[in-house]
Amino acid sequence: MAKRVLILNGPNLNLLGTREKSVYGSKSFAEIEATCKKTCADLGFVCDFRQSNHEGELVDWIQSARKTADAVIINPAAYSHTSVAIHDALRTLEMPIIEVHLSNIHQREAFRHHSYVSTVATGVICGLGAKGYTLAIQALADE
Ligand code: CA2
Repeated sequence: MAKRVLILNGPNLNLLGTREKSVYGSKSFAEIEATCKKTCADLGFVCDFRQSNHEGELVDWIQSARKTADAVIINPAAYSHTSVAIHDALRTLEMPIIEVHLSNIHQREAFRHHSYVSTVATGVICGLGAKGYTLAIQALADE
């Protein structure tokens, strides 16, 4: 059966490509979605790509993943640095979890250096821009 990959994106990522291009790159959120869907299709994966500005909605989607996904790729955005709820939801999953950040959070403000998601992630990719999503999908091919 085809691997089902749930790709979750946190708050404000829908604004990509409109401002802060020097930090997050010039690709729009729709372009990143299209690239993720194509990369998944090329590998024979089913891709479910979502974005929410709401912590509880992200928690609901992570809970649903227990029955509907085989792997999760997540850019929790600002919730990386604040959300015990997302950490707790992710730690219930028994599947690969890859955390992605467009920017190198360790080169930025101190409050971005810690992620509550990293300790429950199988792997973390940061600082490689939109390519990080592609690399995360490709990493799942070996799982
Ligand atoms: O580097 C990343 O991918 C981040 O997860 C992006 C988050 C930030 O809070 C994390 O520390 C690192 C912010 C996403 C906001 O994206 C915007 C895009 C365009 C304009 C404004 C915000």
